[in-house]
Amino acid sequence: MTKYKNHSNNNLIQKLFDDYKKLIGRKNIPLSQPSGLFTKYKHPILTAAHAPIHWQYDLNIDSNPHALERIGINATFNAGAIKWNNAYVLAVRVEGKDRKSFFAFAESENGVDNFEFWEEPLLLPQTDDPDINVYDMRLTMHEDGYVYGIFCTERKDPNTPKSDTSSAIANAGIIRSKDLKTWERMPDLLSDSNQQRNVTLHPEFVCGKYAVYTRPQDGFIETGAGGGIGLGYIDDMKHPQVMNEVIINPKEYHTVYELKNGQGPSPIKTKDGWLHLAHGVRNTAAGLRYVLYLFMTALDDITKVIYQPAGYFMAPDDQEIIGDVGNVLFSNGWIPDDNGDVYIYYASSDTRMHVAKSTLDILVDYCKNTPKDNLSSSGSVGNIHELIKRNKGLY
Ligand code: M1P
Repeated sequence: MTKYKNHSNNNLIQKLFDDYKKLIGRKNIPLSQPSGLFTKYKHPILTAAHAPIHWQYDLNIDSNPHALERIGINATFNAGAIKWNNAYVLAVRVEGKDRKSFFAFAESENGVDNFEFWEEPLLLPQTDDPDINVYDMRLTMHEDGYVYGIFCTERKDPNTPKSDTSSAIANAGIIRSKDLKTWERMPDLLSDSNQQRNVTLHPEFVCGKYAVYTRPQDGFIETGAGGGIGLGYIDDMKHPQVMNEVIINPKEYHTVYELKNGQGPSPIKTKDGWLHLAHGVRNTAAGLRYVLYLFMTALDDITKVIYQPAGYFMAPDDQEIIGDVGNVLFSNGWIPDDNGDVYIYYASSDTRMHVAKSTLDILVDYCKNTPKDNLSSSGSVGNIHELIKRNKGLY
């Protein structure tokens, strides 16, 4: 940890550093799950308390004799993920108490605990139309040799009356790098949609073009007619314009993605198809509920969904249900390791980051062998009857 001047004789500041060190050094504890699909961990891997002390406090005893916080951090969530120089690296959405989100990298040697933020948050290069708020970066190692960071950039909607101080336009901002330190900003995505969120790059070229998963939407919150995970193509990342956008995974009545959905991180290539992690949203009397689900697309046609288990893969449990925006699980980062392990980085209730571990074998088995949604109660009972017959040896 970097040493800072003039704080050594301030006990209050020293205590902050001591508590921080204890938090960063804490070991995580795996929690077994009856489903067998993944292992969650007891402790969140990143919280607001993980933000470095020197981002928040003036450490000079002369100018801050009471050791007061000067800049507050509210939450750390929705992180992109990549394995880089043998470390598990996250591009975290950090939200200040001023409500602005920004990106900061954090890393861990083992992927499940001891995550620590890099020295400084990322000073994002700007376009001619500066971002007002940025969030939810997907990191993708593309076969063109660059790591791309695609994130949501939000600006006030200029077409609303002056009295409307909330309406915004969301679009995809794009940066790329070869070392995760120096980033080049591309123009924002051009598409036919008023709004775009949850845009993610496919890691390989498709017929010589970049392929992007999109989520066209009519309004800032409501996806409207354009709901679903889309797929389109870009010729040149220096002029990123989506062409031939089609919906490959639509929202659907009476499912966990009835209201809207969105691609999570880039899909992982397996011998059985591309494995996708997405979030699905439905409405309840208590508000929106965000859960994670999986599906797979064909290797020879990435517009074609070949497996999609019914329902959710992971939902908020216990403390995960509570936070700034309750009942939300959201993931935009996962890391497949060479030994077949998969680290799923997910956030709960727009407040904190967690990890769950699984394996490619298990995730693909889950996709291929979990019955699909038959879109009715009797269809679901039919799935249970099938399983009972199988268990009685009738098949
Ligand atoms: O608050 C829940 C999530 O809401 C948005 O996701 P979506 O566009 O699918 O509704 C995003 O703002 C996301 O950051 C947030 O976690």
